[in-house]
Amino acid sequence: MVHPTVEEKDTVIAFWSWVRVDEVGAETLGRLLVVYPWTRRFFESFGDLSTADAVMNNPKVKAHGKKVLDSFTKGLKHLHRLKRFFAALSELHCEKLHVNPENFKLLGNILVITLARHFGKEFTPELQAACQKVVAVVVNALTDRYC
Ligand code: HNI
Repeated sequence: MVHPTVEEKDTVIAFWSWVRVDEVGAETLGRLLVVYPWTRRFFESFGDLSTADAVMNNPKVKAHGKKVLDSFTKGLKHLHRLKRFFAALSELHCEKLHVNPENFKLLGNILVITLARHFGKEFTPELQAACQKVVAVVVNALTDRYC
């Protein structure tokens, strides 16, 4: 994993104040479930996930996507001690939810794609590079408790 520099961390933190966490979170989780349909099995209690439209408009997907990105956003304030910050959440996903670590990487990449879609030209290659590195750090912390 390539670690972000101090400048890259600051860039992502500053950029994040422009991110609509509710919209981007909902779209990211929705796209994950559409693009990688096997991830739907974790969300069977969420109701209709039968088509792309159903997934993208599903209120539970939207609410959960926001919850996930809110948690990611909180993580940005604790980058210096992220593994400790995400320890309980890592344990929950591993031991209780049995989410495969690979799925975190997929979600992280979909998040970057969604950001690119929202910010267009403003999402420069440098900004993308910084975001990819910070996302990788979060994914690493969240999968820390996996065996
Ligand atoms: Ni995740 C619950 C954060 C990736 C499947 N997840 C949560 C909760 C948070 C959260 C916060 C709520 C915990 C609680 O209730 O105490 N999840 C995150 C973050 C990431 C992530 C920050 C990555 C950046 N989760 C994933 C992935 C999957 C996933 C990749 C599966 C594909 N998460 C779940 C499931 C739940 C969950 C399933 C429980 C949902 C429910 O309420 O039934």
